[in-house]
Amino acid sequence: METILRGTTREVVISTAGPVVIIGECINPTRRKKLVSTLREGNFEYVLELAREQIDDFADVLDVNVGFPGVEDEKLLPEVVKALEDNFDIPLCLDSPNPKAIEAALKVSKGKCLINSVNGEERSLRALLPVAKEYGAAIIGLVMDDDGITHDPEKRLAIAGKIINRAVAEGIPAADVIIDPLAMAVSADPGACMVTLGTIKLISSRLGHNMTMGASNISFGLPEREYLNSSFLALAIAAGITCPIAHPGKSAMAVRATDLVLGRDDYAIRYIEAAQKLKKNT
Ligand code: THG
Repeated sequence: METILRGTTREVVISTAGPVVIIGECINPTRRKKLVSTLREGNFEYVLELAREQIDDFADVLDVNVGFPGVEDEKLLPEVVKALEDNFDIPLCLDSPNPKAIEAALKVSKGKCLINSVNGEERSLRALLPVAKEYGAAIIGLVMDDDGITHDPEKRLAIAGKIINRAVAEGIPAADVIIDPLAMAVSADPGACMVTLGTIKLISSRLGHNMTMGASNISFGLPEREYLNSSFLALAIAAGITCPIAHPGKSAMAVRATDLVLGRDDYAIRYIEAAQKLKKNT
């Protein structure tokens, strides 16, 4: 299955056959005080710098999250989208819990964006599916619903199926629904990663959809996060994750190594390309 996203000029194909597409996570105020302070001043230099850095580090798509206390994201998210599209050609993933901010951003975007995110709650489906349809956007469907988050992979699969069916009924192509199997901190729940991996395998074999996840979520609260993130990323990609939201600078090597090991990188071209970049920076 293929999901196509577009920036102002560049098209990105996310395919269940690989190779893996990296959605850069760094435009996110979590642990980035400077992003909050510069955005509060209406200064977009730092957000553009974060975009440039991630693109240099092999991000294919940029997640854009400008949620911080007191923000008027209906105004700020479209402004940031415009600034990014004025400077870069890659597709954007609009990361906000506010459907009005997402719609305002879609209104100004010149590309085909990814909405981050819809979930199985009635309120979410009703607010966002018509918006995705109207603007021709793809969506990320989080496998949680009005009963909250389940730890049973079969139930997560059922929620994924429900989101896909509802999207298709609304006129959204099935391929434009990317499922998020939910990656959560392993420090808080020792079984968390195994539940996620079980869900990925089920969705991959039964539904065959593209899948994303917040790859760095699993290591919250633990030291040396890169080791944890890299090992989980490899397992998750082998199980069927095709477009993780991750830190490009810290994860591109692990992603490309995994694609090579899985036989999706002829002559190791993409692996060597990333390795040369790494060498240049040391
Ligand atoms: N699913 C979907 N969207 C999401 C998430 C998800 N968006 C937000 C979040 N989860 C994914 N984004 C981040 C962004 C930053 C970090 C974690 C998740 C983070 N970053 C560390 C930092 O910047 O210091 C670096 C992590 C690292 O060492 O690689 O913690 O689950 N659909």
